[in-house]
Amino acid sequence: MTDVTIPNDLESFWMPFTSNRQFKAAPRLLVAAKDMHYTAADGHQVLDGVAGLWCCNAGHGREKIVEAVQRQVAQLDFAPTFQMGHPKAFEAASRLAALLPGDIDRVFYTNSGSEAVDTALKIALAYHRARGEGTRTRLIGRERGYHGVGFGGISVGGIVTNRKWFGGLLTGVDHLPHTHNPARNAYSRGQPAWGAELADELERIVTLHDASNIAAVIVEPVSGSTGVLVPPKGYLKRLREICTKHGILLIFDEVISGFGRLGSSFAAEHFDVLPDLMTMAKGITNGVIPMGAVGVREPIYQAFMQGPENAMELFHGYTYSGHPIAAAASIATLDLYREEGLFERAAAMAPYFEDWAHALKGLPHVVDIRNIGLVAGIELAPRPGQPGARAYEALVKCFERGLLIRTTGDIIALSPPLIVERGQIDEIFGTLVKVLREIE
Ligand code: PXG
Repeated sequence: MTDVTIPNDLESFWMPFTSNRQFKAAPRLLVAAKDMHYTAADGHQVLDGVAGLWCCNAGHGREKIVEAVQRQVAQLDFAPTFQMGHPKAFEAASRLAALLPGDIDRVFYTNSGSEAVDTALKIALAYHRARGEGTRTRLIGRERGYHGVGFGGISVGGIVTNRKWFGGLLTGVDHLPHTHNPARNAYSRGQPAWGAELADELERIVTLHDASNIAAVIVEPVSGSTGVLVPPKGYLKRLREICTKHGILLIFDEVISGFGRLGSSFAAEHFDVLPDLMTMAKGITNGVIPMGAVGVREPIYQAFMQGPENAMELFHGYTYSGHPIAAAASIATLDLYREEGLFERAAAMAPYFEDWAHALKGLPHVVDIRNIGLVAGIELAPRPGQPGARAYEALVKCFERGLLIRTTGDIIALSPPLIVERGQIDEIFGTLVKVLREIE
């Protein structure tokens, strides 16, 4: 048994994205983790079906990363990166740049996906201004997009609850329609066949505002948190073409789709579509230490490098941008991904995962199943008048039976660490089958 003290006061911690009172009445505490498993406070093992929160792509407690972090904290705990520097941040950035597709060769570090999104939006605005196109200020997101919780991110995001609770948000934002169409695409394996034409909505928005007023389009290549929405065939290519035609920057939010989740380094590589900016977080350090990043194409970076050499090119940054411990964790993580061939492993395991996911068709309450790489979304019909209750009950029952899943509304999301074995995939779906048969 792991040596941890369970706190007897759960009240002070205001938990994020959690029903605090419901949780605290029946807490689910995790006290240790190794490889594919968590240990719960009562000692029972919990198979990790979601890589923590879509972030521990190499599994838990990996020695290489743990040791890198331990060494770094002992050697250099913190160093500023404003007008100063330290070796690990530079090394981490050049290692990441080597992995990033095309000429995305520059890296701006943040501490989370939300900060990466706000940073990317700011770079987009500043880029146009630097080139004398300061009227390009409008930002375009998409319905059902999730781009974190900063004001920029919730403004371009397409989640109604954000609009309801936080009011005004950024002005000058438009939204593309989401691509989810169960009538045409239910139970698609991988990319749905229908929907490329939804990208043409961007032309409509350009016609409304004129391209000279539009800075950027931001989308998740695969939407994760709003329920695993896989892009229709040809959709992202079409978006790219329209953005290029009108001089609009295309931002891919790869916070979830990056670092092997789809069986490729990034979704950009998977779908063979090169964005101008790319946001990352989560798998960048295997979830071990908070870190986010924005990958930037070379010509965009160069547009900032035209003024006098003593000018600060981008008026932006965080105290912890390129934090030494996060940088050390990221270097070790990228090493581990490569040494163990984890992206290729995810690609090799994806068909087995897909077959299992779609085997759930016909089970009680299941109305759609979607998948790509090592991600699956299983959508349940909501209980009348109680949206989310059915999937939440599934989450609780799975946890009791030793499986961690994620739910969003009545959609169950699965995204196991890329080290998952076939037998563990059997266990994930086997447990889910039992639970779906049990719940009302
Ligand atoms: N962009 C995308 C695409 C994300 O999925 C963020 C930005 C924000 O990242 P930070 O690091 O600020 O949280 C995310 C985060 C879930 C879930 O269960 C997903 C996220 C976070 C928490 C839960 O779907 N994604």
